[in-house]
Amino acid sequence: MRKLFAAGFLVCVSLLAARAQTPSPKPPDPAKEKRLEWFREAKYGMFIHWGLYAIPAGEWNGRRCLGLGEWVMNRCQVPVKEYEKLAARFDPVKFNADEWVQLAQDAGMKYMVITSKHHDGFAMFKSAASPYNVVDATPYKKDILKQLADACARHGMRLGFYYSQSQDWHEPGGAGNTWDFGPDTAPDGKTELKKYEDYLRGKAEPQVKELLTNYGPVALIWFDTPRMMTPERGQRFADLVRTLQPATLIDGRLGTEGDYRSTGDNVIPAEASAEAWETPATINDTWGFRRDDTNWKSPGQIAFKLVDIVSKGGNYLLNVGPTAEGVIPQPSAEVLRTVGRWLRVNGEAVYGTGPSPFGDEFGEWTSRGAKDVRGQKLFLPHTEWRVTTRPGKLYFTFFSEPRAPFEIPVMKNRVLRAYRLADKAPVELKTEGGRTTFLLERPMLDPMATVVVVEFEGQKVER
Ligand code: JFZ
Repeated sequence: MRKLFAAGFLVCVSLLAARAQTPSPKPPDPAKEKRLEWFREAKYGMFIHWGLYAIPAGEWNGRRCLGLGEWVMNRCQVPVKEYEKLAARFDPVKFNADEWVQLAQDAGMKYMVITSKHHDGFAMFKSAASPYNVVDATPYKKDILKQLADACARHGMRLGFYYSQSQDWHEPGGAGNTWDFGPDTAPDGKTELKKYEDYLRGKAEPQVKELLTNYGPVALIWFDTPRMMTPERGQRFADLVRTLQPATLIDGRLGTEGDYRSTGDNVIPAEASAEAWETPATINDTWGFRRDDTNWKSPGQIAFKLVDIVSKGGNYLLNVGPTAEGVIPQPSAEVLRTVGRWLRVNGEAVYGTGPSPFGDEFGEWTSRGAKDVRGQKLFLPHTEWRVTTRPGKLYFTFFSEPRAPFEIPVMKNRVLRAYRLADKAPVELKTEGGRTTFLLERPMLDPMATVVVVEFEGQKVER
């Protein structure tokens, strides 16, 4: 008995201790919430990975370099002196910034983010900080970012820049190029072996400054892979951004706190969350163009991921990888346009909506303790439907036909009426014993995804 009591006491104490350790939620930062307003509304953006790596397109000297297209220099350990020669061949004569922005708009995307400099160190913009840039080192000679920024301004599209602040395989001081310049750190993993500070102060920081000075309003800076980014170094970048353009968002991969959380690549969390977040994702299996990657996701898959993410409170940043000529591969453009046509009819269920007030529809954690490859508890997603919200409204998006009458999850609010979003056709409701159901006409109006709007009394769902 005594023993039991003692054990119980210990559990209580440790629970209390654990509670004391969890950081109390930060007080809301009004300036940050203000910056995030457009982002929370936008939901869907176009990511563009474009650079010299589009020329080899996943191969080097006839040898396939496995992995991501933009990692070809690393994967095939191409020496700087060799890789650099690509610049002399970069001449994207088919690049048309207006067409790209038009595609993003047709796709229903509300912001664009382009690689201004990826890990290979090559700048897609005129830079005084390094001659290794599209204007000074290529026969093309024109500033890609400038053209895109001007086109975005003409079309009213927000534009952000990806910038690899830490990895720069072109510079002896940058992180990541072990084949030319040796390891970044000693075996202790801490002692730095490169002149990393010189690189940061001589190239990365000046270039970020250029990005925030020469291209008009920058919607966001998408930093990435924060190797060796101490909080102090991260803060220097954050200060640059805040000083030069206080409204510019900082993503979640700077190495110090940003404005929103970036998930792992292609990772969609299992549950909803109220903080701002974004899933960066590929439309095939690479970011930068690879000739051999034609594993395009279907419009239905993209539409599901979009609504899934939005119903969990996040944004979907979906990537395209243009060719060396400056063309967004036709199959990916077609997929985007198809989803865009769906959004033109059903966008009310997506843009500016709030996350699901329920959550059981996302799926379930295995009860049997099965683990995934990462050793994490296995989540079995359900994919039949998702729901988003506005005051007084629920948007149920069905991706497959419910086999039985669909039961609206229990809520205290009185349900008033329901209709299909696409054609406003009324949907008959049946309420019995406090449960409201409806039948979705078969076959579904839109086999890809059909939205039913349910109006209820009050502003917010009470459960
Ligand atoms: C990085 C880059 O290395 C890659 O080339 C691409 O630009 C991508 C968007 O970002 O890759 C990452 C970075 C972070 C994670 C995974 C891949 N992550 O946190 O899981």
